[in-house]
Amino acid sequence: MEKLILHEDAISGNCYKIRLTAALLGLPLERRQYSVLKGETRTPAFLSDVNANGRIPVLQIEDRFLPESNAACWWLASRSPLVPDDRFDQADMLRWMFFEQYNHEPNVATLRFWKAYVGFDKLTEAQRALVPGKQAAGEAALALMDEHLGDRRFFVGGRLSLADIALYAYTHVAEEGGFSLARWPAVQQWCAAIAEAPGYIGIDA
Ligand SMILES: N[C@@H](CCC(=O)N[C@@H](CS)C(=O)NCC(=O)O)C(=O)O
Repeated sequence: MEKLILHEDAISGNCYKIRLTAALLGLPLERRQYSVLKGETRTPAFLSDVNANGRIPVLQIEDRFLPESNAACWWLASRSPLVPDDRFDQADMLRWMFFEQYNHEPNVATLRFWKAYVGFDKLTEAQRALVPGKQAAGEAALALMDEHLGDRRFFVGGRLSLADIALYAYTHVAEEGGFSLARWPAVQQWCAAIAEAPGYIGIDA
């Protein structure tokens, strides 16, 4: 088994996706911490040695570095039951992972970061101007998820997959960003189902 090191900030849901995937698969991960708030992913050393894109998470596999949370989850899980066997379901799983990165994370995760970690009073005028649009777009993403989950336990193929893990990471803490999950009962039930999975760990673990 390759040695796995997660370069991360423990507050980040993107990093949690990788920890959760590894935990569900029983894979040991070494963790290295960087503070996003202190700019520790933008140092010359980080940019040259870990990720030229200046962001965590990065999964280090022996001496190779893999940025992008969903790519790292794929590396961990591609030969596991967290990826469906059926070819359409595999593509559908990717559909939800791309949805997460385009429609969900830039809204739900950003508002959580701004409100719970940066502090609303410290936002720039430009950031404040983006808040209503991000709130509306985050709500639209959560509403779409709720509709999809209305008659399903998990996103794809009737069982837990990387689609669920990718979307769960920031959804279950969305209230920290000002989203009231009580509005989306199917999303709440789905969150509870994920938390029951054998090997599950919370974001604070
Ligand atoms: N699409 C990337 C997003 C990575 C990302 O935005 N990381 C944030 C923390 S969650 C970060 O490193 N921010 C620090 C910075 O941009 O300086 C992924 O899914 O991994």
